[in-house]
Amino acid sequence: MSKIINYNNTLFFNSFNKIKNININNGVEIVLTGYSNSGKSSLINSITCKKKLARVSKKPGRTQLINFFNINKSFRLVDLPGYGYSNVSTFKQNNMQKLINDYFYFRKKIITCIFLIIDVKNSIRYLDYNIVNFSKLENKKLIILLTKTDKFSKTNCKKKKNIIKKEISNIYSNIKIYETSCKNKKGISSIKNKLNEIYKNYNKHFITNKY
Ligand SMILES: Nc1nc2c(ncn2[C@@H]2O[C@H](COP(=O)(O)OP(=O)(O)OP(=O)(O)O)[C@@H](O)[C@H]2O)c(=O)[nH]1
Ligand SMILES: [Mg+2]
Repeated sequence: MSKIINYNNTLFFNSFNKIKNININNGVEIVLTGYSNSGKSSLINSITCKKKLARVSKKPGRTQLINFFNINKSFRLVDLPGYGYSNVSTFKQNNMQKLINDYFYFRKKIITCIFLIIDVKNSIRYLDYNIVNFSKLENKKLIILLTKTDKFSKTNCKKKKNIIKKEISNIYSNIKIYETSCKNKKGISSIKNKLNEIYKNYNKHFITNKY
């Protein structure tokens, strides 16, 4: 089944501060998660070729709600608040972490694929392992997107990529890691190809189950 997906047609659907209010429960759901300021919202803008679809900020803690973006009616991107942001009150910090935890807990059956966003400067850090472990435990497809590669040399990016691969090799033996940049658009077309593949597989599965 070949269906052309135009990522430029992506539309903001809604923001949620409670999981029980999310009223879209079928189709393909790709979630972008990672530390605050790692570049999740910027990636959504690059994939969709829209400068202001998802709100971006130099300061960490920009995304505070769960934002849904519909690529089409059965395919969407979910922008989560970042974790590990300590520059807000403990109350707010706990609320944001609870929202993230609830998202993964209550939507574990619905999530199709997890994009773990890691700033190349920081490499993989403590809270990222929660996502890696969750993906493994729930048998979810996990893809790592290494962001802001424009700030590093090619050699250094490759080094970081290999370090991450090695660090999680006992959990995922062959993880796919994309090097990306929203500045020079490195890796963006590869991500779109991957998204096409995920969507195509879903449709294949859907058709097989239907007939
Ligand atoms: N140089 C460079 N800067 C980037 C890139 N991607 C994002 N940034 C910058 O990093 C900062 C954070 O980007 P966001 O997209 O808001 O990050 P986020 O992960 O959504 O952050 P939260 O919503 O706080 O979790 C912004 O100043 C972006 O312009 C990139 O590929 N290269
Ligand atoms: Mg954001």
